[in-house]
Amino acid sequence: GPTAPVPPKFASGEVRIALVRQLSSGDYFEQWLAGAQAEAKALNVTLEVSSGDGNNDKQALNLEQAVNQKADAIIVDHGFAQTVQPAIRKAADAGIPLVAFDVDPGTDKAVVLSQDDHRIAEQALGALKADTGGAGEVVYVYVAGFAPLDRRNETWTQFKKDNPGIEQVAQIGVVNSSTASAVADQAKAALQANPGVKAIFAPYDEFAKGAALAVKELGLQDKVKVYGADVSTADIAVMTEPGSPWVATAATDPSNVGRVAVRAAALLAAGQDVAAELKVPPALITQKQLRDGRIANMEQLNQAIPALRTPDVARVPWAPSS
Ligand code: SR1
Repeated sequence: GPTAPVPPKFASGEVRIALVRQLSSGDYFEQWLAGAQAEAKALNVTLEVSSGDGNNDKQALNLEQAVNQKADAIIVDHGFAQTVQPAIRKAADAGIPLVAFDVDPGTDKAVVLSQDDHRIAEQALGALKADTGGAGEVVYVYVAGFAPLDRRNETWTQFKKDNPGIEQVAQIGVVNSSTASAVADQAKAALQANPGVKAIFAPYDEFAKGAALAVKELGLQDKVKVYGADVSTADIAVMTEPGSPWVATAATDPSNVGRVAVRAAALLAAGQDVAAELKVPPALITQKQLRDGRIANMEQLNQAIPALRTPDVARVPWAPSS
């Protein structure tokens, strides 16, 4: 049960947390929102959700609106530094506490939340290295400007230096409302142009889904393996289906990350201290582990990997234990 008294504003249900998103479609963002909403319900706060749906100007306007409407706390979920930082500054000037997930807020007044993206890339690349022996042609999927992808890219850049036998023969990537199918088309072209490719490094599940589709459609699943990031029930189905080339993914449970973001924002709204930087650690999940463990959904994955739950990150002392 709760270990501290519920702050009056929370008890009376007056607390409003604005969640200002850059993106909302796809498994990752849907699960993240579901977790955020569940935590908001548990804490008796109103979550006011907006999304730019990929339109960065729209996200900036939504953020201005959250500041003008004097939210008790704001969560900025993804976004390009250039478009969100001016409004983040306004929030800071107005004294509205802010949690920045997967975006550089440009101010040390905001709490910065991320998954450990270097670790995500290290884990997936560790599997790629084990399978390839650290040599071979690789297709890389990346779009610059998204903070988590930029951090994973730093690790990939270092990995190539450390493993001179790894040759990046093509870089592809697009982020839009149909990322997976766009990446599938690009991956097909890259694989056809580079028949020696052994692996695709696709560190975002929409990238990995697209890469896996391309490999299957070209009948290359015995030659080309996919190393991804993120996980969902749908991703688990793709990874475990017969002949799937998607053999490893490094991931958090996105719904848990959404919960952490809301907890951190709630603590700030209550005037409590939160560490300046919060990180949710990922786990490596392999196709073999999923198949051997007969893991078919996120609930079973959470049971198999209890470290995916992080109740101590931004723990709310007055919350009923979750
Ligand atoms: C377009 S950025 C996509 C990434 O954001 C989150 O960090 C997820 O892990 C996803 O891979």
